[in-house]
Amino acid sequence: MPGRQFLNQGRGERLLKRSTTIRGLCASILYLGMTHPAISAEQKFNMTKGVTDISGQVYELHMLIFWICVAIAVVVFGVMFYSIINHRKSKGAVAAHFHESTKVEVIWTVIPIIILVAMAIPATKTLVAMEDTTKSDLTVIVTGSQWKWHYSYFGEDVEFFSLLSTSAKQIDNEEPKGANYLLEVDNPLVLPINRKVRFLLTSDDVIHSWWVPDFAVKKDTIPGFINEAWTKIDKPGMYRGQCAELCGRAHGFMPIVVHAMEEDEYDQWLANKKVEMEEARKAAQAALGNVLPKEELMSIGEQVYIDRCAVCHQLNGLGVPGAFPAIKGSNIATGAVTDHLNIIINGKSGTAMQAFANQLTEEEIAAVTTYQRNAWGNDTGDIVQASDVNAVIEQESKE
Ligand code: HEC
Ligand SMILES: [Cu+2]
Repeated sequence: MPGRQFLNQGRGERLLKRSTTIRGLCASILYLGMTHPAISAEQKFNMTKGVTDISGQVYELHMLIFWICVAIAVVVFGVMFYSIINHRKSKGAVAAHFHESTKVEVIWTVIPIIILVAMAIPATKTLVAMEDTTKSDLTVIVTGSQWKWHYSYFGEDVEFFSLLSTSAKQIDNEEPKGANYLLEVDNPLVLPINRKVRFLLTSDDVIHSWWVPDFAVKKDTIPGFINEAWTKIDKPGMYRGQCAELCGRAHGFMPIVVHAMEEDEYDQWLANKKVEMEEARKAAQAALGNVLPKEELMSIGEQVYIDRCAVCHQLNGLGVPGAFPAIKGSNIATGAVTDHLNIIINGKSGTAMQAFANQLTEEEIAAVTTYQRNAWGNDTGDIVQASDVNAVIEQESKE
C-alpha cells in the first residue's frame, strides 16, 4: 500500500522539514504583522495603544494573546490540513485502529493548561493594576443620565454637564458633517496629565458605560451603585469616547471628550472654573429679580428647548408616541402653571423626565416654561418669570 509506505518512510525527516516550514511561516506572519505599515502605522483594524501606561499594558496583552492564538491556529490547522490532504482515501490511506492513549490524553490536557496559565498570569497582573484606585491625586464623580454626562470634581466645588454639541442640522444631513461628528461636546472633562485620577461612576437613570479607549477605561455606570476606575494620562490632548451601554433612544448621542492638560495649565483652568461658577451662581441669583419681556423669554426658552428638551419631546413638540409625551396640546403645558413648573423642576421619578432644577437656572426654567406654554399653538399667553420658578422651589424646600 503506497499510503502506508508514505506514512512510515522517512517520517522523522519529513516532520522535521514540515516543522521548520511552519516555524518559518509563523515568523513571517509575525514579522508582517508587526512591521507592515498598513497594520502597525494606522492601527485602523487593531485596538489603540492609548496614552496611558495601563492602556499600553492592555494593548501588549491583547497582542500577546492574539499571537498565541495565531500560533495555536497555525499548528492545529497545519496538522489538520496536512492530515486531510496527505492521508486521504484516494491516496490509499487506511485509518489506524487504536483506542485510549493515556500518553496523548495527558499531553492534550497538560499543554492547554500550561498555555492558559501562561496567559492568565500577565492578564491578572494587568487587571489587578486596573482595579487599584488607591493613592489618587484627584477624584472625579462621573454621572450618566439620558443623554449626557455630569462631571463633579470631588472636594473642589466644580461641576458641570457635558452634552453633545453636534448640530441637529448635521445629524439630519442638512449640513456637512464635521470631523468629530457625534464625538464632540460643549464642556469636555478637563484632566491633568501625570496625575492619578480616580473616577467614581454612577447613574441617574439607566445603566450607561463611560468608555475612553485611549485610557483603556470602560466602566458601567449603574443607578444606586458606585463603580471605580482610574487613569494617569501621559500626553496632553483631546481624547474621545462614547457611552458603551445601550441606554435608550439617544444612546449614540452622549459622547465623552476629555481634554488632558499640562499640570499647571490644569490648575489654572480649575481656578478659573471656580471663579466662573461662582459668577454664574451670582448671576442666576441676581436674575431672580429680573422681569423679562415675553419675546426675550420665548427666544431664550426656544434655545433651552432645542438644547435640552427636543431630544425627547421633539422640535415640533409632538414627542414620540409611546415614549415621550407631546407638549403641544398637553394638559400640563396648558393647565396650571405650578403643575407645569413642578414636573420640570422635579422631573417624574421612574420616567425619563428628569429633574431640571439642578441642570438649568431659574431664568432658563422660566423661559422654557413660557416657550412650551406659547409655542405650537399652545397659546396660553402665560408668562413665567424666574421669581415664579424660585417661589415653587422655595415652597418645596419648606415642605
Ligand atoms: C430624556 C427624555 C426627556 C427630556 C430630555 C425631557 N423630557 Fe419632559 N418628559 C419626558 C417623559 C418620559 C415624560 C412623561 C413623564 C410621565 O410619565 O408622566 C415627560 C413629561 C414632560 C411634561 C409633561 C407633559 C404631559 O403632558 O404629561 C413636561 C411639561 C415636560 N416633560 C417638560 C420638559 C422640559 C421643559 C424639558 C427640557 C428642559 C424636558 N421635558 C426634557 C422625557 C423627557
Ligand atoms: Cu448612555
